[in-house]
Amino acid sequence: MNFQGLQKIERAEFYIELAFRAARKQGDKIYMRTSGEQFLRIKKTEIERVKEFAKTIREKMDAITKNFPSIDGMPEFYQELVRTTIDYDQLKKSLGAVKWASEHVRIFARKYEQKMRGAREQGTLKRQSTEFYGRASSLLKQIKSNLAYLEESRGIMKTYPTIKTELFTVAITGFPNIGKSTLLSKLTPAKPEIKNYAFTTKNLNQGYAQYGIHKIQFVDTPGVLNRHQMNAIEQQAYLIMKYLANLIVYVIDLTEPYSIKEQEKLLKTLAEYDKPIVIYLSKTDIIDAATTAKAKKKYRAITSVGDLRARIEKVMQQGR
Ligand SMILES: Nc1nc2c(ncn2[C@@H]2O[C@H](COP(=O)(O)OP(=O)(O)OP(=O)(O)O)[C@@H](O)[C@H]2O)c(=O)[nH]1
Ligand SMILES: [Mg+2]
Repeated sequence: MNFQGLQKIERAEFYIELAFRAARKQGDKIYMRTSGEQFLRIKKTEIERVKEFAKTIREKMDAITKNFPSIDGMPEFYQELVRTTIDYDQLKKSLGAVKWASEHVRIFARKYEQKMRGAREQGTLKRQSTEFYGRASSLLKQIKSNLAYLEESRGIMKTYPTIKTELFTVAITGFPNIGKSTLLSKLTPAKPEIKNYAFTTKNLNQGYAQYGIHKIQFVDTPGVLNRHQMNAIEQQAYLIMKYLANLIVYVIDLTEPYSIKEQEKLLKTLAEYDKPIVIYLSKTDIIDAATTAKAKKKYRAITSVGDLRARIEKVMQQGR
């Protein structure tokens, strides 16, 4: 899913002003086009103004409710991401309020149109239309905070990663600075940032590779630590592993930027996802052969990218 294209939601005053402008323009047009008795010309013009005002507001409000992604229809990964980053009830309430405003603008416009048709003099017409604009504007002002919350939610949703939820997905995980992004760059054409310090990766890196007829999605997660308090990006990494990963590649770094004990402890926590796990030993080019051989046996680990590719392909075939 892609949240980048969500339309900005403006403040209530913006829509009111827009509607006034459209109404004025429409009124002028109608007045010019209508002939006959002056009072009837003015009546027609004022009625069309009111209608145009309502139409403009309704179009804008309906576009908001229609374009806002339906949470219930989203893949689980995104649903939970929404629930952890946005107040879901408030979001629903806000969308409901926008719908309510649109509907009531329609009702008011009908009501005032009828009233205005019965008007016998210009003063009455003027009073009626002013009353309509006042009531319709006040409806929009009532949903001010709802519009603001929708705009705030849109801002949060724009930061969501664009993940292809239908592809076979491999999550690459492990402690910071152990070579996860380097591995991604070897498995796919992706060019993630690679640096000699921890927490280089601050967003999810994605890469894609074709395995026979299948496209595989790789997600390189920021280094995770053994801790319960997760920040936003760790939360995303957690949801990727929970909902999207078909396979987890756990990277162990024998040069120990983090102790082997810590790395083993984190590995154990991955059992909760109940996904196939493959262990990959990074940086074996700078580790002595005996240590590598011992670790390879202990973890039944993989040490070459070629072997890792073959294993991924095997897991994918089994999963089908
Ligand atoms: N010699 C050697 N160095 C490696 C290997 N893989 C990674 N490195 C180095 O280790 C450092 C960290 O690599 P990254 O790929 O950025 O590590 P990361 O796990 O993505 O780090 P974070 O994003 O901070 O969690 C860089 O200096 C890499 O060049 C490897 O197989 N051999
Ligand atoms: Mg990285």
